[in-house]
Amino acid sequence: MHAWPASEVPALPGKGRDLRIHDTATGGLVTLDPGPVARIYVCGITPYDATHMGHAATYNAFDLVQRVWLDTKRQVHYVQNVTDVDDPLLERAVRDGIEWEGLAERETALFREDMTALRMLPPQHYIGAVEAIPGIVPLVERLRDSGAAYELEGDTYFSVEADPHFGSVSNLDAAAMRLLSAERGGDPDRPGKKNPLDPMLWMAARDGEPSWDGGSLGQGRPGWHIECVAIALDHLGMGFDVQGGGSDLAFPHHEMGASHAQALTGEFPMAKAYVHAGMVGLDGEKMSKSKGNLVFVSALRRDGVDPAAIRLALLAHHYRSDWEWTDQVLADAVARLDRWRAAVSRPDGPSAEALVDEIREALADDLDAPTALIAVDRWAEAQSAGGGTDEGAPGVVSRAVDALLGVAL
Ligand code: 5CA
Ligand code: ZN
Repeated sequence: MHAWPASEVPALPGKGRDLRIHDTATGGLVTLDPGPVARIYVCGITPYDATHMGHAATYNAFDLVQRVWLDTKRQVHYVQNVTDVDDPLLERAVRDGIEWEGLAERETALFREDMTALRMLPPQHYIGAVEAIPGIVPLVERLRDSGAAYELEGDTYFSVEADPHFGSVSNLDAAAMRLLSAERGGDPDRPGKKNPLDPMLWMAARDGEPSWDGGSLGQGRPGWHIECVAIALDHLGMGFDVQGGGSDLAFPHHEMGASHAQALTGEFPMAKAYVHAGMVGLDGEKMSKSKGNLVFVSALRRDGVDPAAIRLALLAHHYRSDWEWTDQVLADAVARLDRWRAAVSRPDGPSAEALVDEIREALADDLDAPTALIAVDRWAEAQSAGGGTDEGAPGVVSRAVDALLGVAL
């Protein structure tokens, strides 16, 4: 699949900082030490509805990760998937009486537009589940042949006991895992499974549903977790730097994915850090396609909201906190954008050197974007108070805000 166009990332004076980031697996901050090419996998959308502010907030967090790395002069190898066949997508297509392929294509196209407008850096590899199927089948066959997977009434399940490190991503107890498994696409109550938590790797063809040739697995379609593992291993290999997504993916998705990969390769861990963004809510509930309490990026854009203001609204919240989208959040961001634009519109101003350092330091410290915004606010206030005559300083601020925060002033 093609991704979306990249916006230019300006180079900045001075030196970037190494990223310290919260890792769900260890429960603390880790200082990442990627080589010259940092490797990141971020779980993509299931394209049955438009991009909402929750999605945008999560992709914003991982865009910042990349901007910090790029600022250290590293290259970034970024991979993202599109879950373009899965239960919720098929169910929505049936509900709306449309073809599932058309629905997936339409919503993926809208997602690309939203990401472009928000200046999110595109992945080098943007891979759909359907196009990954030829790579998924041999992985499932290998898991089965090594005893890490088993058949149940034509479906193939992964045995969580095959990975000695199972549980090490989310660190949850068995009861919590069972509850979340039932809530998030698993089937812990299906009789005949070796362990109720075992997730499906390959689902035998069901009446009225699309299916593909699964070789010795039979006709069917892939499970959710193996989709991301096949794509990540194909394009990044084991031991990549960051596996990213919203906090609702820690279990079962990232836990099961890590176990699939570890059982396949005998290596540990799949990713050096498992990074999770908080949930964005609306009216007291998590914003979700299934609940339908959504504020869409595309709807705001249609209403004439500047995408840079949407981006500032996201950046005003720490990526790990759960927060609520409100009209006030957007109004504050619009006002801030106006102040910043006025401040950089003059040829000179207060020195930008300390500010660039402050933004860098804040982002390197577990992506503390709110602190970075306050630093820019202070510079803009000093500017409006007439506090400096450094030739070119506003240009440096503008480039730093663009390069590090993805906001075009
Ligand atoms: N296709 C899978 C991942 S392989 C999936 O979870 N798709 S999704 O469309 O449901 O979500 C895409 C990303 O947005 C995931 O990282 C998810 O955790 C995140 N996300 C979904 N809802 C919210 C929310 N309300 N707040 C923050 N992030 C969210
Ligand atoms: Zn995923």
